[in-house]
Amino acid sequence: MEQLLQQIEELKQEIGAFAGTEADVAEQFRIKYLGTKGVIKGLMGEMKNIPNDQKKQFGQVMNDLKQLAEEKWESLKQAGGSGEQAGVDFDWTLPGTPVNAGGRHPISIVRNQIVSIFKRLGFAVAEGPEIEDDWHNFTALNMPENHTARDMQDTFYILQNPDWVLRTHTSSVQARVMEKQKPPIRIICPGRVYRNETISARAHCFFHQVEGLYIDEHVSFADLKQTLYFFVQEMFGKDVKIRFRPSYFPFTEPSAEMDISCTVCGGKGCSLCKHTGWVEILGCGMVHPKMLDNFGIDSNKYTGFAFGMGMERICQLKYRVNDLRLYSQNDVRFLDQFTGSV
Ligand code: 2U9
Repeated sequence: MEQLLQQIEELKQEIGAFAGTEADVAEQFRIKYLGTKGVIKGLMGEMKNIPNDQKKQFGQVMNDLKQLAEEKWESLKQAGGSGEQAGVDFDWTLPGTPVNAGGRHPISIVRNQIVSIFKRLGFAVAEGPEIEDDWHNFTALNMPENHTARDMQDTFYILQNPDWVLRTHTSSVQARVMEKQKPPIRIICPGRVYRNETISARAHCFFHQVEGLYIDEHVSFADLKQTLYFFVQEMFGKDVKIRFRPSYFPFTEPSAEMDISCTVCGGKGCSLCKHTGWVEILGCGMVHPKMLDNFGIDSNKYTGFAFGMGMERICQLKYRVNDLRLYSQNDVRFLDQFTGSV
């Protein structure tokens, strides 16, 4: 085995240094190393002589060798194709190979729009780590140890350290900002979040959120409504209406969910809005005074509002994407449809 490994190491050096200027250098290389009677096939035949407990290691080394040889073969073919190294005349009048124009991913498009709208209202962008500790993801956010949101079924825990999780919301970023910064605080936090869900058209193990937080003296629910109304009008158009329904979140009190009039039927009723004329787009509320106290912000002096939305949901309403899996499959037939958008 030792001897074989030594031989493979030397072969790797030889392959790395392999060069030639003849037009058929790539083919010569293929026959010598990758052909049916080539060096690598020959070495593979040694597998039967390797002791069972070393077969796996040998197999891995051979795979690496084969991959190296294939990469070298590709590069020799390309060099040969350019004609320069191979000494072949190149026809400069041939039309070039068209390069497909890249485009932004729909989630990036929507994130940039959201960021630009809130920047105009004076919000700064804040970012934080995707691997979070328990304090910033749960405890500081009014989700004590036995809170249902911590369920193993919903949260990815890092095995090496049970204090670490893949963040389940970007609220942990707000928590980190509140820790360091005194009011006024006016931030939005866009980013990827993780939930332990079975992947389907309607659920995914990661998605993207934007959350917002505004803390200052005299911040009211009216400020929250006006801010979100401005956002909706900029994002979906001036005719779109909003409505609020009471809800519950551990970090806000009172809490609400906000609907917009259906972007497909304009409120008349269709399958997207399940014939109600309204579709839910986000959750929001006044920051719970307990949360302000958690971070040493005087809840008698300061108030705040917060909101959170899923970017995939906004995308779905803007571009009628009806399957969450499309966002992460990177199928060019999907992505091509957004080329040209900014
Ligand atoms: C701090 C204080 C307040 C963040 C909020 C929501 C309401 C909300 C969900 C909507 C759909 C997330 O994408 S979603 O699953 N979010 O409804 N989020 S208020 O409030 C905070 C966060 C942090 C320190």
